[in-house]
Amino acid sequence: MLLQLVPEKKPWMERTLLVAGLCFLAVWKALHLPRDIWPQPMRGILKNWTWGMFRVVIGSWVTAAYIDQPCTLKVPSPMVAKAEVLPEYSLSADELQGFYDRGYLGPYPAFSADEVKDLAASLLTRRNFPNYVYGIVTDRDLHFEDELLLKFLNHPAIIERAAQLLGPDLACWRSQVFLKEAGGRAIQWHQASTYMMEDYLQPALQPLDRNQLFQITVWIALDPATVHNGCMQVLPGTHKEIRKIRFGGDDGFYQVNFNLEFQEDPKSAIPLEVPPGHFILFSERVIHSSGPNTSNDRRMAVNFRLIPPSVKVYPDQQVHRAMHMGQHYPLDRWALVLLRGEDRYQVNKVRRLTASQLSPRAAQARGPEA
Ligand SMILES: O=C(O)CCC(=O)C(=O)O
Ligand SMILES: [Fe+2]
Repeated sequence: MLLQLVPEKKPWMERTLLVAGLCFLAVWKALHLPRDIWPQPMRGILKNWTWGMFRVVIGSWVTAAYIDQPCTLKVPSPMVAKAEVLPEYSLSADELQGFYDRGYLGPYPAFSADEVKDLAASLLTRRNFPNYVYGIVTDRDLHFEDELLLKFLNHPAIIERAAQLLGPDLACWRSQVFLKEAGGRAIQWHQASTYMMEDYLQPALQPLDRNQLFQITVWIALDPATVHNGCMQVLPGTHKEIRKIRFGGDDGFYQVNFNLEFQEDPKSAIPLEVPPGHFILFSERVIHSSGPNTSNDRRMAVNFRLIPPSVKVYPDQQVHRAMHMGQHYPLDRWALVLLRGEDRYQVNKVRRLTASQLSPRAAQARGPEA
């Protein structure tokens, strides 16, 4: 490919050529010259890079970049729930404010030990076979083929809480199994927002306004998650700004090496110990990581990412590239899965749940017609 923007430190000559090319593209963008004469990678840069992104990559001679499209989180005023929900899942004023102050909420209980055991067993089998949607072996998006996982995703303990933060209409665009075997590696400090980082040319998400809260990650523990087996940890309050990464170094995120730059003391991180069957809600903009598994037991979790259907997913993409995983995901079988409310925007291919895919509690809440 003409332009490989995997965040790694390249030889000086290659970086100099990239700087020259990026300066040329920056001038092109400033002059509002047509984008369509360029091949796709350059078009992606012209369309999706902000001036700040150009400044950091060029100014560092291609040794640093924003980890994602820059944005600054707007705090709603007044701080009120965005949806009416079942009273048992209602978030208090302190919880709503706490989410915006710290960037996460929970853990909350949702599933029994047996339910969690069944799901873990099912996912452990499925993850060994090529994924129905993408045709490759991946831990991503097993909800398309695992009905048990789909049932987990629409549990009202999760969805009703998320609705108060994101609004009454909610959909899942992505899920992921995180299996950290005994002795497994740490996951590096990182942040995300529109998932531009996955190929640095096109964001996976295009919200109406990047500065609003447009996404929440739900992280469900399938084993007890503790500091010993590498539970998640967050730097509270860091979800307000997207930070920069420096390329290279020893720490890595899957197959790429970088360090996230932040002034906060990593010792101030809050470990998120989560019992099995409990979940946390967090903004993936909060700086987070997870430690190595120093125990003799597996640490398994599954997460999924919730958005309102107004967010365009994989805009103008037929194949999504995740450079940090070295994987390509064909999108013809992908669809947004609507978990609550309506799709009032119709900017995505949407799949609705059938009655058999509803969690028992969601079916109960919907009443006999479900
Ligand atoms: O489960 C982990 O160790 C990391 C999870 C994570 O980074 C995420 O859910 O965004
Ligand atoms: Fe993450």
